Amino acid sequence: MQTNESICQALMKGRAAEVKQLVSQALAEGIPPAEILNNGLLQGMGIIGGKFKKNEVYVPEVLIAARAMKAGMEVLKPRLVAAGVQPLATAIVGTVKGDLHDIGKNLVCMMLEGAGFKVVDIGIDVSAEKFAQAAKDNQAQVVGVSALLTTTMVNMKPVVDAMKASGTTAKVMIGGAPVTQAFCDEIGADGYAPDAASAADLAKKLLQ
Ligand code: B1M
Repeated sequence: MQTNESICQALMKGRAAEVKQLVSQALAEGIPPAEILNNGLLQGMGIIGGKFKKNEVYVPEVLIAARAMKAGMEVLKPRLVAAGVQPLATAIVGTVKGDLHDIGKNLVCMMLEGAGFKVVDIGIDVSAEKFAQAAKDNQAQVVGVSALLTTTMVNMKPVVDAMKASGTTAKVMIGGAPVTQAFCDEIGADGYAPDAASAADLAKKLLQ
């Protein structure tokens, strides 16, 4: 229990090496891998996400916390697989066609991973067909689409349409600086999130 709290604290401070060592220690103490994930790593990432939403921490703090989470996961992942612990769901994330911005999209990926999702990052400048194909291939439950330009956000509706045409049941969530809830309603996407931490909350909500 104490070790999970230490993992959570070290992760929030972005101390990757310490997180790695503490995860090994927790496993040696016999704490079940799922508990280390939920009460240590995900707990810390969740707190960072909440602070990010309230502007109490900024992009660099989220990035170093995510790096620490990754370090801990390197140790934990094989044990989670061996214990049969499944991810919450699968999310496909990409930046829309014509758009090369990926910093916000990468943050969304990190927050989703921090919330327990398996994330398939399909990159930048992604066509609607590729989004739909990736959702199908990975049996995704959520598809996240990012756009940073007013000239590329119009390429989000083709993604929504391609998803409907492909017959997959994955929910489409959208975000990025020029995107709004009104735009989301207009193009028929399932949800809009203003920031990466809210995207993780929304993805969980869309699963219900
Ligand atoms: Co670009 N760019 N850029 N750029 N760029 C902007 C976006 C711009 C606002 C700058 C400006 O003019 N003030 C402007 C857009 C104007 C508009 O359309 N309204 C602009 C422009 C015009 C351009 C070019 C056209 C410039 C040119 O070549 N003439 C060109 C376009 C290239 C292309 O994409 N085809 C271009 C190029 C570039 C670089 C390549 C140089 C570089 C991108 C590098 C990279 O991403 N690897 C770049 C950058 C860095 C920016 C700024 C400076 C920063 C963007 C960023 O990363 N912000 C930006 C100006 C600015 O924002 N101050 C600008 C930090 C990031 C964390 O925020 O991505 O908004 P953001 O993500 C947020 C939320 O939006 C949300 O969560 C994140 C935070 O939690 N979010 C989601 C994002 N995706 C989400 C998805 C979700 C949910 C939430 O669900 C799926």
